[in-house]
Amino acid sequence: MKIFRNALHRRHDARLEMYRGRLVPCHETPARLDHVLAELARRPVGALRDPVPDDAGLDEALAAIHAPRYLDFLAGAWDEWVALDPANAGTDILPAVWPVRGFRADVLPESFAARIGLFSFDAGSPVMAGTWVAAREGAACARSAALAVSGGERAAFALTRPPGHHAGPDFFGGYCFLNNAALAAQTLRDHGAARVAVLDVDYHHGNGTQTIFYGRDDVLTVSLHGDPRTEYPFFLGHADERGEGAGLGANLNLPLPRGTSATTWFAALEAGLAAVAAHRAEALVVALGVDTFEGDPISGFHLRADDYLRLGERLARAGLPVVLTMEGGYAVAEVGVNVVNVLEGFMAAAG
Ligand code: Q9C
Ligand code: ZN
Repeated sequence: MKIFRNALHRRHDARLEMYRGRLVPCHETPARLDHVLAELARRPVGALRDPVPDDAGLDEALAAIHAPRYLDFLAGAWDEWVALDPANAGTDILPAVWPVRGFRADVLPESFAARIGLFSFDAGSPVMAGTWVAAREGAACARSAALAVSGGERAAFALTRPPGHHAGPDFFGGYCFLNNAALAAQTLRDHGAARVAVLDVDYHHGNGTQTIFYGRDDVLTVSLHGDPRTEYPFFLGHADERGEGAGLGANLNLPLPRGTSATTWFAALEAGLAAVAAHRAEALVVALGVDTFEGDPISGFHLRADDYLRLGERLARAGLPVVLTMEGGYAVAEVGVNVVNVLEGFMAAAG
């Protein structure tokens, strides 16, 4: 398996997120990825490589899934923030006002506070000095992984953070800024795959990916996740969201109650993979969150470390070329073992 690692991930290392009415230390930390690297040093399932350098191709791919005014804002947000007041350099950026139903999203406000609200959906995803550089290098990893698979590789992994699956066409949230899984899917489409599927196994609904492809029939989006009636991101991820227009039938949500066991979870995985097969997908993107782990501090499923080996094996038996992108997982010390278990299980079953 080719592994494209984001060597710049530490540049995104924010301090505090809003959680239950308080600012608490960020759950999404650099240590998460460092644990994966440490586990890969013990169990090398593939050589680590850097992505193809940041280039015009990356800009083009990003522009296919994100709005130009969103990308422009995110690229310049930190400099704008510091220009407002030099003292801001010591504080991460968090939004505090959002345009809900009935408000205008078409008029781009001048106010920075208004624009960061326009382009986000929660107060849990701080933007700091290195956010853009880290997220962009992560996008380069996702693109490189997709290019490798388009070129004939059976599987490639984008080992990156911050994660991506909550980021939509023009919004960040859920610790995500650029949608790596969507970028991989788009890249696979642009390089020969007629139909692609994204299978999102993170604990949280992949709202960003769903929204990006909701009106399209060339990219099937499937997500297994905690039921949004009780679980983040709350406002999307219900079973009756099936796609719209040309995309009707090309979105499948499999919400599961908090407390779901591995047995039930793997049964839902079968339903998800059946949809991937029915779509006649030529390539698969797996948004790989391991926050389904029983020890995850912010999630509610009960998968154990061994279950991730089984997940990897099952993904390999789907028989498709696969790009995996690293998403959530906040039992920080266990993230390495759980992620590498998926990769090892995949390689063992892929033969
Ligand atoms: N009460 C990813 O796993 N905060 N994002 C949760 C729960 C946001 C998770 C608060 C969780 C985002 C990529
Ligand atoms: Zn998650």
